Amino acid sequence: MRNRLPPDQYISGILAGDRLVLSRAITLIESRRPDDQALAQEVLTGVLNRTGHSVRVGITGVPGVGKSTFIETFGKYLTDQGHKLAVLAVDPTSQRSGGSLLGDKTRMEQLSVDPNAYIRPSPAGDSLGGVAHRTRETMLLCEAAGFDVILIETVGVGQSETLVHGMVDFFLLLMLAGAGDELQGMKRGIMELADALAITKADGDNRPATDRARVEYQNALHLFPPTGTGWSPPVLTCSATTGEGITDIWQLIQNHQELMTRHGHRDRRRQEQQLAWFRSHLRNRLESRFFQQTGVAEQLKAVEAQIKAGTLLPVQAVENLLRNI
Ligand SMILES: Nc1nc2c(ncn2[C@@H]2O[C@H](COP(=O)(O)OP(=O)(O)OP(=O)(O)O)[C@@H](O)[C@H]2O)c(=O)[nH]1
Ligand SMILES: [Mg+2]
Repeated sequence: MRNRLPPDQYISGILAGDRLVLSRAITLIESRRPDDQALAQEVLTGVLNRTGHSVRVGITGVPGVGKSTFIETFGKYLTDQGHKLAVLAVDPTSQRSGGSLLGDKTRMEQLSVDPNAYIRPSPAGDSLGGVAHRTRETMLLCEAAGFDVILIETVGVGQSETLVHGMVDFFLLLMLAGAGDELQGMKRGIMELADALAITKADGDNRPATDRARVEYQNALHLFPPTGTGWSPPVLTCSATTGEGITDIWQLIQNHQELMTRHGHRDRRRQEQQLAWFRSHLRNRLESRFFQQTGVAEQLKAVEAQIKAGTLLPVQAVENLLRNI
């Protein structure tokens, strides 16, 4: 028995801020069944004009940098301020672990029972792109349900930072003092995506090291080309244990938001993100449609055998395939 609600019940439930209905709607988004997908699109369309009103913040950093602990402290600070917070994740490793954010609910001890916070682990997906796609749609549902701050966590591996950067207004990179730049994303250009850097664990004996790191990274950032928005990414220090620097980070995000909104940069960034999302989804769908067509698998086999035998050139093979199908 599949207990699905009629679309208008999802829509009214979400708009009323009903967390149970919200969770069930997110389950639709994460489902791969075509009828669930169609229903999910209907629900999304129904709430579309109530989306977009949140501050969307991405958080990344290498494993162990303190993302979960930071989100617990930062999240608590936000809900104490009266915000409604949704915490989502894009985690390409979640297929194996069953969702690190879920396991993390223990590390987010207070936040996970906070009535003004909603934590949803990363969807499992066949591809990182698919996971990101579902997280975007989940973010829209959370906005419609009245969450005014969305935090999207991602682990510092591979392409996931770029994908999360492509769905948020503010991208925060958490860094460890003295852990080596290459390890932390200097090389992979993650620093170039960041709207701010925060050196974590600025407490106890680690204080001098974090202060040094702050100066070093600030100098490094000066070498980057200007962003074209008038914003230059600052470097802060913070401690999720003592709470020091947490207020400053929220203040910074608000300053950024204010500056970006005033000059229309935020809307432009979001428009570009929507277009990029559309284009990548279109490409994905075209590709999977092509490969799902009847006869393609057999033809591919035959063609690949010819290519291996050297009797058919790759470009010609592609042209033939596209013509035949
Ligand atoms: N001293 C100190 N330790 C911290 C702080 N924040 C986190 N830690 C510790 O650092 C370790 C890693 O913290 P996590 O929050 O699990 O780090 P993470 O980035 O979520 O790690 P992954 O989920 O593995 O990617 C834990 O042992 C924390 O207790 C901090 O502000 N100060
Ligand atoms: Mg974590």
